[in-house]
Order: sequence, then C-alpha cells, then structure tokens
Amino acid sequence: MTKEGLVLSGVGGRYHLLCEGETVVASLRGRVKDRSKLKVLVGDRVTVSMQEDGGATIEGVLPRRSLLKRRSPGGGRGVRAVAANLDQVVAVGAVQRPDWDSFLMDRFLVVAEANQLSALIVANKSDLAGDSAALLEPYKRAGYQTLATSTINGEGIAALREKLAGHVSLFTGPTGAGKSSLLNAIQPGLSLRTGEVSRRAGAGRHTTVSAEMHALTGGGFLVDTPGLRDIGLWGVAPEEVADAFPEFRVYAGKCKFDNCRHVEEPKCAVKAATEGGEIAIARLESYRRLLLEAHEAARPWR
Ligand SMILES: Nc1nc2c(ncn2[C@@H]2O[C@H](COP(=O)(O)OP(=O)(O)OP(=O)(O)O)[C@@H](O)[C@H]2O)c(=O)[nH]1
Ligand SMILES: [Mg+2]
Ligand SMILES: [Zn+2]
Repeated sequence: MTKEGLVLSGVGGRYHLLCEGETVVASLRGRVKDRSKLKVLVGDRVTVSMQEDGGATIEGVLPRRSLLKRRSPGGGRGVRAVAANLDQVVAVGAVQRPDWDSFLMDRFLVVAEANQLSALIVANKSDLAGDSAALLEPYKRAGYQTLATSTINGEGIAALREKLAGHVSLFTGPTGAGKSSLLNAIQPGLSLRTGEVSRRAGAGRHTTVSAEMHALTGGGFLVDTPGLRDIGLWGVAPEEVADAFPEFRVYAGKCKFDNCRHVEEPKCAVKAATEGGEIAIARLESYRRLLLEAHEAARPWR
C-alpha cells in the first residue's frame, strides 16, 4: 500500500514522517539511496510504501515548490540543501548572549532572498539590556518585517505566532539565539531541548543537532535548525548580490553607470542614499563584503 507523507526529520537514514495524521518511521528504498542526487529533505512530500510488518519505505520525492540551499559549512564547496517546501525564513538573533551580529544576519537574509523566500527578522532576548528597536531599525527601513521577542517576559510571542499561522517557516540564526526556546513558546507542549549559552560556548556545542519540523496547532509548520556560526552563499552570482538587498532596488537604477556595483563608482545613488541616511551604512558594508565573497565563489575551482 502506498501513501503520501511529510518528512518531519531525517537522521542516520531514519526518517520521521507525518502520514495521514500519524507519525511513521521510514527508511529509504535502496534504489532511492543509490541515486545520490535524490536527497530526502525535511519538508519534502514523499510517497511511502507500508509493509505488512509495519515497516515503511520512502519510494520517491514529490515535486518541491521551494528549496533552501546554502554552501557547506567550513567554506566547503559543496551545496547543502536544508529543507524543502518552505514559505518563509525566520532569522533570529539575540539582543545579547550571544551578541547581535548584523553581518551574519545580512548573510542569512541574502541566502533567503537567493532562494526566493521571504524573511522575518526577530531580535530575541529583548528582556536583556540592549536596544532591540535600534538593532531592527535598518531592516525595518529596508522593508523587512521585524519583531522583538522574549521567551522570558512574553514580548512579541503572540505577534510572532500570528505571522507563523498557516505557513511553513524555518528558524535560523546563531547558536544560542533562542530558536528552540521560541518554538517552545509558540507551540506549548513541544518541549524542545534548549541549552545554556555559557556551558555551550565553552564546549562549542549546539543544542539542536538537526533540522526538525513541528506541526502548529491551527495549521502551519515550524522547522527548528541547529545554530550556524556562519552561512555560505550558494549560487549567488556577483551581479545578483545587490538584488538581495531590497532597499537598494529603488536607488540602483539611478546610479550614473548602468552596471554600477555600488563600490567606488562615481555618482552612485546607493552610496548617496547611505550618506543621506535612507540606507543603513552597515547594510552597504555587508553588501560589499558579500560581493567580494560572491566573486571569490564564482572563480572556477574545478
Ligand atoms: N534572557 C533570555 N534568555 C533566553 C530567551 N530565549 C532563550 N533564552 C535562553 O538562551 C539559551 C539558548 O536557547 P536555545 O533555545 O537553546 O537556543 P537555540 O537558538 O535553539 O540554540 P541551538 O539549538 O544551539 O542553535 C537558553 O539558555 C535559553 O533559556 C529570552 O528571550 N531571553
Ligand atoms: Mg535549538
Ligand atoms: Zn551604484
């Protein structure tokens, strides 16, 4: 008997699927496993054959409507697909512990844009000393949806839950930012493991170790992921980097040169907008660093 399932997690060749309202553990059919190109990802819709003995085997992957890809960790050259069929990325940073890292945030956003996924930016731990509004301001100015949250005093949790309802959302951000804590706050009863920042910082460990999808009461799904120290751009050509900064778009057409890279060209409208305060300086700096990186990556290494 063949059924359709939704992949909730997959570790060591064992996949947890949601199949007609029930959780089923399945393995990959040998044939599927051999075809190394075919990867089964969290969020994938798959066809599963159910055996008499209760075993289940994934037979194939149904077409995806979106795919989140990034470069392999450690500056590797391979591509790493993270999850399929997402609607949005929730990029979480902490106001403090660990410190807010705007360059890392900008990298997450470029990866989301490059994968055609909308992004919501969350400054968590707003209960700690620090100005979450100031951290979020450049993103608000850029047209992103932003939220300050705290799993300690509940700030922003109801608003976040509202933005997630009915959608498939993937949480990303540095380790210790509070992604799993936010999922626990949004969906009571989840009881995901969360970690002590101080303890983990020494050991260099992540509390969440693989991507896991969880159903939201009332519709929608949340994907928790392990924190990233860094995220590599994948498949972003140098000329596409500027497009991944939404606030540049209105100015980009007004530069003196049609092919202006907004680096050191004269009469650059993006640079002027930065000087005029319409675009945050930190965002232009992130853009320039990412542009260099995209050039590096585009260099042939085969
Ligand atoms: N003060 C404060 N601490 C928080 C908040 N949210 C989470 N924490 C704490 O931050 C630490 C890390 O939280 P996690 O939810 O494990 O962080 P994570 O982003 O899932 O980390 P990884 O799974 O390693 O990527 C835990 O000690 C939480 O209790 C918050 O809003 N305020
Ligand atoms: Mg976690
Ligand atoms: Zn320009």
